[in-house]
Amino acid sequence: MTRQIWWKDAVIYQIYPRSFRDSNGDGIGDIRGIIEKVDYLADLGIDVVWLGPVYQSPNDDNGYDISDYRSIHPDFGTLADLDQLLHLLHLREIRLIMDLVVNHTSDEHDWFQESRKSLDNPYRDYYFWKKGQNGAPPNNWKSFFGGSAWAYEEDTDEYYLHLFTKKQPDLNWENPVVRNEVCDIIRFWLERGVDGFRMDVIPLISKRLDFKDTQLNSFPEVVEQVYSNGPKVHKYIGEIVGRVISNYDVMTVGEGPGIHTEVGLDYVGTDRGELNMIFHLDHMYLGFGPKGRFDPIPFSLNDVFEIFNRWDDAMANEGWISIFLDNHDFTRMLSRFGNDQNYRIESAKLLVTLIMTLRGTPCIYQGSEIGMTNIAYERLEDFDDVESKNFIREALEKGREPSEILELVNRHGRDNARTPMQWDDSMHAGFTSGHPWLTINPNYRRINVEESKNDANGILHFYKKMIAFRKEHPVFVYGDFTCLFAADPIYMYSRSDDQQSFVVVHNFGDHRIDMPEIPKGYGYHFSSYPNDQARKLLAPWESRIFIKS
Ligand code: TEU
Ligand code: CA
Repeated sequence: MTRQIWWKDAVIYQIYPRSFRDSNGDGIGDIRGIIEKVDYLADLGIDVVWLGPVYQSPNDDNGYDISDYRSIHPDFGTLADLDQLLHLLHLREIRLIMDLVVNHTSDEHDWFQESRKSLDNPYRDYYFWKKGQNGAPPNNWKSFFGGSAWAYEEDTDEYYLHLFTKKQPDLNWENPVVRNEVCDIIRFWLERGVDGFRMDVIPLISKRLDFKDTQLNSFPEVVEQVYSNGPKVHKYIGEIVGRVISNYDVMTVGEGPGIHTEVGLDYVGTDRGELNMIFHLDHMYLGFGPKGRFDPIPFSLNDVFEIFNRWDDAMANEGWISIFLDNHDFTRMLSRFGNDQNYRIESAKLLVTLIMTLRGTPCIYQGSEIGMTNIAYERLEDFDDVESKNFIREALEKGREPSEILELVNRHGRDNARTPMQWDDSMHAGFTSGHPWLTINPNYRRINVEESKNDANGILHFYKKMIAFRKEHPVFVYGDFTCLFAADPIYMYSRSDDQQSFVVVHNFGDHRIDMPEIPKGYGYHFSSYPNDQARKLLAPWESRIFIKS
């Protein structure tokens, strides 16, 4: 008998609130816009909504710079709106998890405003302040978003640490008062009925306090070996879970930059008393060169398959991960892992079949269910994301060609995933009656919910079908995973328990290809292509599933 664990059975749907649906015509998505779409979410069949940050924020990093953890930014609405959304989702047996961003606050948070005032201010140790070295920052650490990870404050002649923008000062978790504050924030939202948290950059909360210069010159390595997995990270996660979270039937998913397979179980092992699951980023950092996303290096499909296999092996039956292929920080999965030109529908169907049949809690990013794609801006001024704007400024200062910069940011920038949801082919894609905060992908006229809803062979119906398929067969949640073949363009694996066994085979390529040998005793069960059992070849971007008779 399979064990019912709701956060393993669930399918998560990530909403980027600025871009989901605008209800009041100011061009910015809001909570009342999400309320308008709760039936759409229920009809999709998802079980958990991950709501991106809606807290008070100056929006230096689009809400990941929080200035008040207990109030809602007026652009998004009010606490009453959030309570109503929570209620309406719960009526439809959908849970809501919030984004917990406590590695850093906004520099406009009261705590930082106090902390920066003087060396002996009671809030001074809420953050990391250090003397410079001969007019230079305390060490050579770099921000995720370019430049030094230290900002100088003349008033107190010290630098403060910010691993992201300088408007996102890092909280000092060594300080027990900070940990108490975080526990209070968590308790506030759980008491409100929220069903858990996605924990932003949680592996970064424990700093290596010697603050030594790093000799590493690959940014992904710096993230893994210098910023993440610090000496007390498990003490701190264990503390907030033990003191607060463990008293509620809620779920936790840690965003895990720098978490690699050797340390994965330390965060999500069933006996650890820490997180339920993580979003590891190994397949998302593929292609990041020494200087990060805008310093791209080639990667292969075999690298992707190897990462999926290695993580499943690392988790085995002891831990758990979420399976996702995009979010608001990376380019659209259809453009990164599929073929958004000649096989957009077929490859969208393959990717969701992959997400629904691997071992882990699936997480769908808004718009994937209709096959939304990357966008190509025409001007450097069109980009919104602070990570992109910082890169553009630095690259121009270094004299790089604007056309080359435009190509890099279009291909690798986070704005690709942040263009407004495409609801229909009316003005502004039915996202807003006003002027959208970010340019809408011009392909909205042919790629939108309405269009896909009316296409029985479309992507939206296929997403619903695959979500239902996973729920119908618990073996895809609790069953064993065995890779049977992984060589570009074929990825084939089995999912088995004591009652059922399936073999799943994907053709990640633009060409028909011989079917790999299917183990004896398995018969055709399903194809992402219109049913054609007789076909011996795998069609381009076809997923096919076999069942043990
Ligand atoms: O993301 C952290 C993170 O790892 C990504 O930003 C990514 O690694 C980075 O863009 C490297 O290119 C979280 C949030 O999801 C992101 O939106 C925030 O900007 C960031 O933390 C700071 O809160
Ligand atoms: Ca609005």
